[in-house]
Amino acid sequence: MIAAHFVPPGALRSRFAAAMSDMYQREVPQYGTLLELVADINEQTLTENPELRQRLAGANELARLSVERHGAIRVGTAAELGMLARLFAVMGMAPVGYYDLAAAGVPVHSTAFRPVDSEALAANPFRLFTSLLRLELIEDRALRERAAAILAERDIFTPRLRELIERFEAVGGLTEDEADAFVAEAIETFRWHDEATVDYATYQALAAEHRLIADVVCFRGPHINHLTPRTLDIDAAQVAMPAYGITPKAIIEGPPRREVPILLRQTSFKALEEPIRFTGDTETDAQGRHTARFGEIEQRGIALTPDGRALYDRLLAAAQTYKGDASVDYQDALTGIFEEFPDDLETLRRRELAYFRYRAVGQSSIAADAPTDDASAIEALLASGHIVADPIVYEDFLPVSAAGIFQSNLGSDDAGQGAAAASQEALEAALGRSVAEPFALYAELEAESKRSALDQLMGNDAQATPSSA
Ligand code: OOG
Ligand code: NI
Repeated sequence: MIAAHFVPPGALRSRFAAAMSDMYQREVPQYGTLLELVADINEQTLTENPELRQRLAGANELARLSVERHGAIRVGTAAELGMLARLFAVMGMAPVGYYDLAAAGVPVHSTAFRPVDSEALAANPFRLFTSLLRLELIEDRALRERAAAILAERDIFTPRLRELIERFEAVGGLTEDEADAFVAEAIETFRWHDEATVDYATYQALAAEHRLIADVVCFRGPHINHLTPRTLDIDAAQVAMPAYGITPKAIIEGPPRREVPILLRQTSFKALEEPIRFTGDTETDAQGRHTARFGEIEQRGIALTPDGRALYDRLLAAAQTYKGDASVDYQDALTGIFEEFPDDLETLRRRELAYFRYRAVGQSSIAADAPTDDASAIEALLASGHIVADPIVYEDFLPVSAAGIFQSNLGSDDAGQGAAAASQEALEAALGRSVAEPFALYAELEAESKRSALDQLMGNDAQATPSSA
């Protein structure tokens, strides 16, 4: 229970997300344009599709849409990641999922910090894809040691932020004044710095190993590298981008367009080339340049069960061969291959390919003719219209898409990093806690929704069912 004078973690998360968005709009004006574009497309989509508007409103999903973002950051050391885990815990965000990007030639492994329970997700699902550099993948020993030494020198957190995190951990919350200070100090960690902490030669040596290594090692902190708003129609957004002065990457990552959107589809615009001042540069030196920050849009669909995900992975793998093939339209090929994936809610539900949130509509108690077990009760109530099943939104990321996003913002010359064994244990040791398993979280949301829908309709009120508070 949070004491009354403390700011709730969800409110803190909303303020932090808004502050990050403001800062990034000032840093990268094109991101502001992207927000306008997405707001326009979403309004248009909802206007053209009143049923969608009604369903989203009924499922309590409309409110979060305009504030919904994910961001991405990359840190250099286990200690930095450990402190980040404590920072995000203040805002009710926990590490969810393990992503091994080394398999795709990117020398990091990652998790996503995000809220996990359904109320927190409905209020503001702000998430940060967070990657930890795997220095052990640098083969050149001298360079590896140099990178470690540079990282050991920096502190990406302000002293006041450290104090506030400790305060939160000691007393369980932050007061209004402390919350304001917390947000102001926390965004400092993610601010862009156009001055590197190293000279140009060091930057180049690290960049030659992998551009991402230079991006993490050569700056004062883990600058936010993109913030991604959620669109309801990514194809329309992709088509509209040039009219807003934005050039999208060639293809949309993830599944094809469908009647029932699944998982996550993403597109981005290329990273900006930005002037950087390196140590030892004189006023008149030609400045070096660095590309790190870009823009991305995403469309989120229904979360898949392990069976649904296995089918998705198999079909997507089959489509990969068409990615570089200029003679076929990739989206067309993808659409053809995905015909095997059922595309209506009822089949997805019956075949248990996707997760649903069940909710009671109306109050009428049918306790008298209730079937004996919960599963048949749910089916009967669905059939009689007393319960509806809404898609549960996928709140996580897709490693193949993530790799595609990483790659599109690095030169194609950076793809050669050898695959190394994934190491979830190492990431968890750095985090100081284990990562939550996404499937388990969705399954729990679904089970919980069934229980409360049944409770509501069958008159099992709070006294009858022991609550798990
Ligand atoms: C993260 C890329 C992953 C996504 O949406 O899949 C990502 C990065 O470039 O640091 O943000
Ligand atoms: Ni992203």
